[in-house]
Amino acid sequence: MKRLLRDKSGPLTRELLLKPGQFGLGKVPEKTAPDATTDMVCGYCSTGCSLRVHLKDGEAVNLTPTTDYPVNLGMACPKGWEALSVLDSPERATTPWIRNSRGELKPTDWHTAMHAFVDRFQTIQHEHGQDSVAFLSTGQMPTEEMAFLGALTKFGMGLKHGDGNTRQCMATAVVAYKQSFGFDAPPYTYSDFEESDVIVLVGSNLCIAHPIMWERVMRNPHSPEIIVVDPRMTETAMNASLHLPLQPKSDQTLCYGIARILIENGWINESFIENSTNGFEEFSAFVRQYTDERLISETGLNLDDVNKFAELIHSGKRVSFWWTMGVNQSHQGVRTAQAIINLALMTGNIGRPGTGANSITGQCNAMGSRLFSNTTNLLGGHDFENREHRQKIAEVMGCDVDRIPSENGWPYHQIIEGILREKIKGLWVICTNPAHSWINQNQCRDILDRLDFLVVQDMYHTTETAQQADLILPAAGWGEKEGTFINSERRIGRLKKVHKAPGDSLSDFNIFRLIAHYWGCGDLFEDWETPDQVFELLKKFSQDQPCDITGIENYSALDRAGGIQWPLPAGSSDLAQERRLFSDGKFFHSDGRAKFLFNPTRAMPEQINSKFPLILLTGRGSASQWHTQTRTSQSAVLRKLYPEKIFVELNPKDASERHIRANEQVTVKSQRGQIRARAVLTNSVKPGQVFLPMHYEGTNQLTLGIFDPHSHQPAYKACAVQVTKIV
Ligand SMILES: Nc1nc2c(c(=O)[nH]1)N[C@H]1C(S)=C(S)[C@@H](COP(=O)(O)OP(=O)(O)OC[C@H]3O[C@@H](n4cnc5c(=O)[nH]c(N)nc54)[C@H](O)[C@@H]3O)O[C@H]1N2
Ligand SMILES: Nc1nc2c(c(=O)[nH]1)N[C@H]1C(S)=C(S)[C@@H](COP(=O)(O)OP(=O)(O)OC[C@H]3O[C@@H](n4cnc5c(=O)[nH]c(N)nc54)[C@H](O)[C@@H]3O)O[C@H]1N2
Ligand code: SF4
Ligand SMILES: [Mo]
Repeated sequence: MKRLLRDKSGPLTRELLLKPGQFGLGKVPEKTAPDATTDMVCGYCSTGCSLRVHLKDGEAVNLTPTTDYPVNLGMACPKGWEALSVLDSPERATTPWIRNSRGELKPTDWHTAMHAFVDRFQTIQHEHGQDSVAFLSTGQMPTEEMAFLGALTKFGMGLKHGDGNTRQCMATAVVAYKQSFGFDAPPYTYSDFEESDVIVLVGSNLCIAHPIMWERVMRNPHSPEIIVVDPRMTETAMNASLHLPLQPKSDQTLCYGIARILIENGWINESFIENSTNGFEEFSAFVRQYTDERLISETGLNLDDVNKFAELIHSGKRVSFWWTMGVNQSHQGVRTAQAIINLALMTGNIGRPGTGANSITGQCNAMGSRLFSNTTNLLGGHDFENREHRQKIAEVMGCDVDRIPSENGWPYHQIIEGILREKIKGLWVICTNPAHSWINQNQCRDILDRLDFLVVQDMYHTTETAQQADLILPAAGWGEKEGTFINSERRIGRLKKVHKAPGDSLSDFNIFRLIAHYWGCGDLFEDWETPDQVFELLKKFSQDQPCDITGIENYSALDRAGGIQWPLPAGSSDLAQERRLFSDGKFFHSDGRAKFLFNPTRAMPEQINSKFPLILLTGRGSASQWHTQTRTSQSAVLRKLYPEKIFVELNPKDASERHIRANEQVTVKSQRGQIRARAVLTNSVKPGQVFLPMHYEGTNQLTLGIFDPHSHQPAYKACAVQVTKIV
C-alpha cells in the first residue's frame, strides 16, 4: 500500500504554521549576498547567461551582464536585462487562491490551501484509485526543486503519472540521443560555435531564440559557412551563406539524400565509422532510395543548393550540426534528429573542437528537467524499469525500494487524454501554462474543465491555466530563491535570492516541503531542508552515471569556476572552462559505439487541401517575448519591443489572391478553430505558408495534436489552414 501515513506530529495547527520562518513563510530575505554585486544565471532561455545583480542591503536594485562568465562574455538579450522588472507586478500571486462554492476564486491562507490540496487529492485517490491524480511540471525551476517535486509526487504521494513541458520541447532530442549515443548527452560546448568552419542550423532561429549563442557565432574568427535549413527566411537565414527553404517536415528526406551524396562521393570518415559506430552498412543501403529526383520533389529545393550543402560538409574541417524545434516538434522528429546525428557520425564530425550533432535546449533548466525531474527517467538519468537503479535511488533517499515506481508514467498527451477518459481526476500544474501552450488548445481547455480538482502553482494568478484552477499556489520566481540550472552545453550555474518574494508567496522548494508535511510524508524529506542539502543528494543520484557531478564540491565551487559542465566525477581535476563529450570516440552504449538509426520518411499527417490550402508554421516571434508572456508582458520596456496583438505573416502573393492588404484583420482557420489576426505581408514566408508566433494565445487554437511515435512530442510546427479577408 503506497498511500502514506499521516505525519506523526499529529494534526497541524495554524499556530505551527505561523512560527516565523517556518517553510520560509513570512521570512525576511536571507541576505545570501550582502556584497555590492552577485552573479547568477538568467531565468529565461537555455543559453544560461550570467547576470551581475547589483545589491543594496541584500536586495537587487539593478543588473548588468557578467563580463567574465564563459557563456555570455558580457552580453545579454533584452529579456535578461529586464529580468528584475517582471518581479514587481500587480499580477503576482501573493496569497493562495481557492474557488468557492459559487465558482469564484478568492484569496485564502496557506493552512486552508494545504488542507484543500491534501483532502481533495486524497479523496480523489480514494475514490478513483491511486493513479487518478497526476502532475505537469517544467523546465524552468531549479534542479533542486525539480528533484524535490519528482521525489515528493512519486515516492511520497504515490503518484505514477507526471510529465513536464519539456515534452513539448526536448523529448525528441532526449530519445534521439539515448538511442544513438546510449545516454541523453548533448556533446558540445559553446566555444564550438567559434571553432567551426561550417555551421549547419536545422529548424533553429538562433537570432531570435538564442541571441547570445548567435553572438558567439558572430565571434567565430574562421569566417564560417553558415547553412540554415528552415522553410522561412528567418532573421538567422538572412545572415546565412546558404539558406535551404525546404518544404516543412522534409528535413529527414534532405538529410538522407545528403548522406547518399556523401557516400557516393566517398566523402565519409571510414576509420571513425569503423571504430566508433554500428549500423553503417544498413544505413548506406537504406539511403540509396533517396535519389536526386526524390530529394528535389519532396524538399522543393534545387539540386545545385543540395549539392552545395553536401560539398560544404565535405570541405569543412570542423563541421557542427545544430538543431532545435523545427526538428523536435514533428510527427517524425526522433528519426529526423537521428538523420542529423548520422551526418555527423559518418563524417567523423563529433568529439573534436567545432564539431558535433548538437541539440540546443530551450528553457533555462530543460537539461536539469531531462536528468533530475523524475518524470521521463528516474532521478539522475536512471531507469524506473531497472531494479538496480531503483535500489540505488532508494538507498540515497533512505527509503524502501518499493516506494520507487517500477514503470514509467504516462507522457503529457496521455495524461491529457487520461482526463478525457476519466482516468485522471486531479491535476497539479507547476510552472507551466498548458491552457495557452498545449497543442489544440480549445480541446485542452475543455479537458482541464473536466477535472474534479485542478491546482496551479505559478508566480502570477492571471495565467490562462490559473484562471481555470480550483486552487492557486503562489510561487516565488527567478531571483527570489536559491538553486542551480543546467544550460544547453551541460553547464551547471547558480541562481540566488536577491529579491523578496511578494506577500505570502513561497519558493516552490518551500511549497513542496509544506505539501510533504501536510500530506504526511514529511519523514521522507527530513534531509531536504535547503536547496544546498538537495544539491548534495543530486550529486549522489548522479554518481557513476554519464552525468556524474560528484566532483563539484558545493555551490561556492560553481561560483568560483564560472559554472561547471557535467560530467565532473569525484577526483577529476579537469576543471577546464569548456569541455565536450566523446573526444575519445567512445559512446555510452555498452560496446562504446554510436548507432546509425533510420526509418522511411512519412508524409505530413495533415495535408493541405482546397478548404485549407496553406501550411501554418509556428514558433518564436521576437527576442523580447517569452512563451505565453506571463513574465515578459510585465515589463514596460519589453512590451515596447513587440506587437501587442497577434499577427500572421503571409506572402504577398497569397495576400493578393485573397485581396488582403497589409495590416488588415483576417481570419485564420484550421479544422480545430479560427482566430482573428493582423496580416503582415512578407516574403520571409513562401507562398503557400503562413507563420504565427506562439506567444499569443490564439495560435494553439489552430494547431493539430499529432505526436512523434518515439518521443510523444507534439508536432506544433505544421498543419493546414485557410486565411480569409474579413468583409
Ligand atoms: N525570445 C525567445 N527565446 C526563446 C524562447 C521564447 O519563447 N522566446 N523559448 C525558448 C525555448 S523553450 C525553445 S524550445 C527555443 C526554441 O528555439 P527555436 O527552435 O530556434 O525556435 P522556433 O521559432 O520555435 O523554431 C525554429 C524554426 O523552426 C522552423 N521550422 C518550422 N517547421 C520546420 C521544418 O519542418 N523544418 C525546419 N528545418 N524548420 C522548421 C520555423 O520556421 C522556425 O524559424 O527557444 C528558446 N528561446
Ligand atoms: N504553437 C506552438 N506552441 C508551442 C511551441 C511552439 O513552438 N509552437 N513551443 C512549445 C515549447 S518548446 C515550450 S517549452 C512550451 C512552453 O510553454 P509553457 O511552459 O506553458 O510557457 P511559459 O509561459 O514559460 O509558462 C511557464 C509558467 O511558469 C510560471 N513561472 C515562471 N517561473 C516560475 C517559478 O519559478 N515557479 C513557478 N511555480 N512558476 C513559475 C510563469 O508565470 C508561466 O505561467 O510551449 C510550447 N508551445
Ligand atoms: S540569451 Fe537567454 S539566458 Fe541570455 S540573457 Fe537572453 S534570455 Fe537570458
Ligand atoms: Mo521549449
